[in-house]
Amino acid sequence: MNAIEHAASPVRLTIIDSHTEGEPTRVVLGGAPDLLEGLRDDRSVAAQARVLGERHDWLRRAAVLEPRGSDVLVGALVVPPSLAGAVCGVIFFNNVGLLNTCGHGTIGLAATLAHLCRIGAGTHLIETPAGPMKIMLDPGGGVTIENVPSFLHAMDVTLDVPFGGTTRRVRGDVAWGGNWFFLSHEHGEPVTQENIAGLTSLSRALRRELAARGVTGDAAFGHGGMIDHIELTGPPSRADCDAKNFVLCPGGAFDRSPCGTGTSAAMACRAARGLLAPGAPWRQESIIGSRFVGRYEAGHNGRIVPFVQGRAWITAESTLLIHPNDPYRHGLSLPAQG
Ligand code: PYC
Repeated sequence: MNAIEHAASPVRLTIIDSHTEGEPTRVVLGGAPDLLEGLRDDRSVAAQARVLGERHDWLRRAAVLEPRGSDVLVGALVVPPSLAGAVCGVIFFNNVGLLNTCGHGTIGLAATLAHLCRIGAGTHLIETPAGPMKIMLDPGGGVTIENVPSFLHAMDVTLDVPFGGTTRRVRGDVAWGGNWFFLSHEHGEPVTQENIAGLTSLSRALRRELAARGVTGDAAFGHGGMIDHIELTGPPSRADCDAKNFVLCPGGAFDRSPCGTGTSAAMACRAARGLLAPGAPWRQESIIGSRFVGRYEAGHNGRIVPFVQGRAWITAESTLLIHPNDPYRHGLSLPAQG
């Protein structure tokens, strides 16, 4: 018997891959364990996410780590919703753990559900661990998401970080956009593709400094308030954009899309400073030159309700095979580069 002929059957995960403005999403539609088993009163997607993280982390690892995935890939497990009227629940994850929510991933999920004819043009409710979100599918296939309420948490945080053999002073804000972000446009680095290595290295230094100084968001929100996304902003290259960003994700990869939760956090900061009015477009360019168009409505308690519009394309319909005798069935355990 060789490595691919063996008695035990593989676990099969049915998936659909897509990319949203360049950033990949892998939607897992079948083959996952029942996360509701053992859950009694709280059958929310947040409770199911805890079960996934505590008991079935193999699924995340098998679906997004090498050799089946990569550090850039975001997974989206479709689960039963607890909210009345929701089309589905979804739990997002990446190479290092679970995400509270994910903007590009929600756009990818919407394109996937449309591809499967599970949703048509119109507005649909989904449930994420961070709360309910809406997806609006236009007849042309474009997707707008209504993200979770977003807000500026701390303004003008100054950090001195070791960078390039010296100390770099960086000023920025801490904001919630469905994930926790440190956002800065006063960082001294060109936001260009040629400088991705420099942007990555500065972002990592900033994340380390935030952790070392105990700077967090509000612990009542995702991951105990840990700031795991860094967003560095600069002038746009495109005439039809307002700014370009570089977003370092928790596992060390950078977002190829303009980052839906990052765009929401950026709008919350601008709104809090009086620099962006409700309804006005915020056109966010990504480091690869793709674009999301955002806008917001005023929410409760000084929060904004962000809307982010983008496009996603289906790239594969497939089944992942997880053979019991494959030594790398649950992914390669390479040290996180974050
Ligand atoms: O679009 O919100 C987003 C996102 C988070 C991490 C990668 N993409």
